Amino acid sequence: MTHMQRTTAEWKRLNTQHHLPPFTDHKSLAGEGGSRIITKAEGVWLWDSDGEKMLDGMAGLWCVNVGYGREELARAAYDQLLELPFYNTFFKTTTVPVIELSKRLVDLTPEGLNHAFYANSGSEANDTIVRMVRHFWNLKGKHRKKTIIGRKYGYHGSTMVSVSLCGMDAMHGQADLPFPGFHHVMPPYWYDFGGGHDVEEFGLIAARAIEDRIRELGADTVAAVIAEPIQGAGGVIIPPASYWPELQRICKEYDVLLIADEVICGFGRTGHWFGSDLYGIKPDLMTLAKGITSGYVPLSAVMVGDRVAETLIEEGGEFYHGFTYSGHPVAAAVALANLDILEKEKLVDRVRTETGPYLQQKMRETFADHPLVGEVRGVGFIGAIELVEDKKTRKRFPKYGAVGAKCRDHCFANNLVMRAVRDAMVFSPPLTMTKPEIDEMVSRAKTAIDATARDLGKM
Ligand code: PXG
Repeated sequence: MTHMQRTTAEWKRLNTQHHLPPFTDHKSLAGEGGSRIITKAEGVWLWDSDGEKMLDGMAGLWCVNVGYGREELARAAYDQLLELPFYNTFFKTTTVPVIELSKRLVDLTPEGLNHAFYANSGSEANDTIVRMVRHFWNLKGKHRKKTIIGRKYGYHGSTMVSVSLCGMDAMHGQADLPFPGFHHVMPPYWYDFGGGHDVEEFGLIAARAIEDRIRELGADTVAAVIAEPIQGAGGVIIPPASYWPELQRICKEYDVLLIADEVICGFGRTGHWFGSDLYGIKPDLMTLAKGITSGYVPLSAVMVGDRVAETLIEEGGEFYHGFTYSGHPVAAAVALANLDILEKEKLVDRVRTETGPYLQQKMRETFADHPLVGEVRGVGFIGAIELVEDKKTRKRFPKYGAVGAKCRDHCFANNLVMRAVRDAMVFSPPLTMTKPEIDEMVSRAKTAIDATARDLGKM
């Protein structure tokens, strides 16, 4: 293949000339010499076009749960591509992998979620949910129930509607969003919003911020609340134990649907199959993507609870919604093989009882007394390390985010992939990561955080 024989320098030049990558400052990236080119991967390791080997502490983009290089997934795709590469699920047809996957997902997800609707990304799944929620309340004759409440730093996708669900000011600013009817309140983020409150007391305050907004708007106008069990892209915000029970109480009391966005938390990330299992959440609707196929091919699903599903089915007639690739048979076949691996290798149990506690303990031990680290938090295979100016007072550095970016560069230079969210270093490795690989990840993170501390004259 001639296109595989270019030099790294040529690829970088072509990439800069012709590719607009997502969430990228194109001009400054070009100034820095362009993107790193990832060429292959195996297990928890990535290689770039210079032959450098990197440890992937992010499982790609929070998604490669079973690790790279799984032949079973490649084979499932190959076999399905030969057998039936595509057929649609519109107009009274369906395919076997889609039927089988629906049954598997219903069995795995919390009780009461008995139907799956498919799309190709978390964003599309969340758009789908907004359409379903509006249709549902219209069918119920509650035409004023339209508003959806999310949280600041919530991430739900990048399409116009899913950005409206997000609590990300920078994203809103560039597109005159959110659309009317999308509100955002304080997240359960004690470190930044907790002030002098005790953590559990603050959990109640954060949940009641949603109640206050519902009352202000009028419960007859509020359709749903959307929330990630643990906010991922917003900085791995672990809610206090008091938060979810109170939020569920509120949704019930004001008859507001609860949407659990499990795009990151789902499929074992927390050591439970879903974040909803960890927190005892009983959502009306659930968003699934990423780990559903471990990122090998695009797929997302909306799990629809009985209350909404029965109304849509019994009273809704045709739902005028769907994508060409809703229920793509190849994606469904890969998802089934991915679930087989998660189950056969007991990866979720392993993360809950063994490797997750080991990782969390190791991170805490290593950084508890570090001059730059204010807090290490996490559960299972997701977590964050807060970099702060003052550990005692939780004081931030003056330019919030700059130290995180600096630390991320040190990670990268040290062949460790970790994301910086503002000044929180976040990790979310493949669920297959072993104890020696965890040791290696923590050791590389320490090298990078030490280097950052030295840059700041703190070590
Ligand atoms: N919900 C959640 C909770 C997500 O994390 C989406 C929805 C949207 O999924 P799609 O497949 O449309 O991207 C996500 C995606 C980051 C980062 O930098 C996180 C995501 C996507 C891109 C970057 O942390 N999460």
